[in-house]
Amino acid sequence: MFLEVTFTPAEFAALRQRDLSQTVCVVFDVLRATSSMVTALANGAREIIPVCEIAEAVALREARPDVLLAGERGGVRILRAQTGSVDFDLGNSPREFSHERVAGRSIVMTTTNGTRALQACRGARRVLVGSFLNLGATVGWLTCEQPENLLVVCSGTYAEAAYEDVLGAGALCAAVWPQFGGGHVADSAQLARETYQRGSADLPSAVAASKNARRLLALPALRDDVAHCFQRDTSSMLAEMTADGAVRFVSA
Ligand code: 3SL
Repeated sequence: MFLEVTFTPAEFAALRQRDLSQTVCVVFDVLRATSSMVTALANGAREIIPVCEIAEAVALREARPDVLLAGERGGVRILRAQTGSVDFDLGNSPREFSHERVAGRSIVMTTTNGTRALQACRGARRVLVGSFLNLGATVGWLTCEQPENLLVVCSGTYAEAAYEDVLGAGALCAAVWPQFGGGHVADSAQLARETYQRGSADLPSAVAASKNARRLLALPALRDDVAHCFQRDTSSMLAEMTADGAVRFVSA
């Protein structure tokens, strides 16, 4: 049994090489990709198909004109200038993924880090989409399932670690800690758990210290994303990237 956390995108390449067939991965991109995915599914989206590159998203739209295109580069919606052909329908603000926009729809999404983190875990036994919005459901499933190996993947920002992802990973580690009793934990998990425990007394202040939150809070159109992403357990559903590569709600 082993509990481990990765902090930076530099670790994605190693994850792709690693045998994860006996490992459950939980991917966090709290601000904002995994929070947007969970919000979209909670608002009735059929599925999210995470891809790494803009060109892959555009090719999927050409093959399936019914899909919505979502995602960002530099935090803002992808436009024709970047695709050469189409404007994306949605950016990466979770508040854009309303019932009116997404109910019943398949959404192809590409973001700078979050969708890459999910793709890096493709070989894992199960790949769960982590967020504060459905943390309780994720913890509940892990508590029932008792996976031998649990790897919590922080998506980070560009090439760096992201404090809010470490808070999410730490909240998860704190909740499942007793399962990995007897010291079957990596120092990375201990670090994440301690970071969360320090910040949890006043999570909004801890969050506001993160570089990403400061960036979003400075933008009037996006500042409410921060509070949105730190809501706790607005959904009771488990979000999983299933074998066909799509993220869906599955029964826990
Ligand atoms: O990198 C990502 O996946 C994004 O979540 C970053 S941003 O919040 O849209 O800037």
